[in-house]
Amino acid sequence: MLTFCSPAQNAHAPLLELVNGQAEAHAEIPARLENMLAAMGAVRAPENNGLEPILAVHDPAYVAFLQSAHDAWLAAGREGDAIGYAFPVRGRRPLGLERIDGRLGQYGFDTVTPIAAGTWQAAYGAAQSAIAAVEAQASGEARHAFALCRPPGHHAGADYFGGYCYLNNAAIAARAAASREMGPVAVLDVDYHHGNGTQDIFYEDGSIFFASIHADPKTDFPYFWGHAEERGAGDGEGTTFNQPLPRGTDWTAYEGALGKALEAIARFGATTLIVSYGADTFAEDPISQFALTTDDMQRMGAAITALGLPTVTVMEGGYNGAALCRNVVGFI
Ligand code: SP5
Ligand code: ZN
Repeated sequence: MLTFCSPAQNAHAPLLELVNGQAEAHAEIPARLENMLAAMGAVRAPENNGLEPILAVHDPAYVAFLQSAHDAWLAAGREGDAIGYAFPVRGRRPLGLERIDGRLGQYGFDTVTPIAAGTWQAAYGAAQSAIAAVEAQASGEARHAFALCRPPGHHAGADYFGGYCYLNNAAIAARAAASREMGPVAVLDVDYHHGNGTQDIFYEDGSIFFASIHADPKTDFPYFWGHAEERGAGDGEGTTFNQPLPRGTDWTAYEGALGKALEAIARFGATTLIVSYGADTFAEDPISQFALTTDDMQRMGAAITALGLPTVTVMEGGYNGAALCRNVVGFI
């Protein structure tokens, strides 16, 4: 499989996340990528396609914030990684706040997604990997391609970060594919967590289908999105399809949900598929509660391939370092 990964992606090395009432070692660390790379064979560094495909998804003021936030943090006399602590509950207004803590709260939705010194550089590199995978398809070089992204992207919205995500690699890839006239495009999100950012970006866009299978947000992050009744709005009414599943879900139940998602994508008439792949559905993932095996990852990849669509897979989560490589290789 043609695989893209930028050396810049490991510039992001967050130290801590504030969770469970304490500062814990961060789960989304450079070792994840090292583990996957060790198993992947040759990978290609993406060419630089610039900011334009990123700005086709993300708000320019948000991108400027990501580029400057860590410098602003240091300028405020802080050390280490930038983490917000005050968040608007609802009705975010354009207040033009200048203080870094206000801006972190304005653009972030949790305390587990620090902005470290190399975060922008790494997130930019990951987005370029996703864009390069689409370009390889558009040019006819490859029918399927893999963007070995980290940091992940599916929790990031047009103007917000969270859930270890800053730029939405899958949404950037989907828009790039649509602009290369490879559409209609569908995004299938099989990470353990709901891809709230991707859902938000395309919620009122009937031209891009979003299907997600994930842990029920009644019990799991990101809580506020991914409930079955979220089905899209306006022009996008009916083009969002959420299947929340209970903790403990194994392949028997997962396979049925996957079949329904693939049917819906086929019915939509997609001609290009973007997959947000997270290996955190694995039984021994340290932060997740599904029960899939490495063989199930292979079954999942096979079921998706059987849909017969040119596919770009974008890496999302997966936190069992030792098993990450075989799960990713199994799926791919
Ligand atoms: C892309 C992705 O999979 N994001 C997941 C974000 C979920 N974070 C919330 C749960 C935090 C649990 N952190 C455990 C810390 C271990 N030291
Ligand atoms: Zn996840």
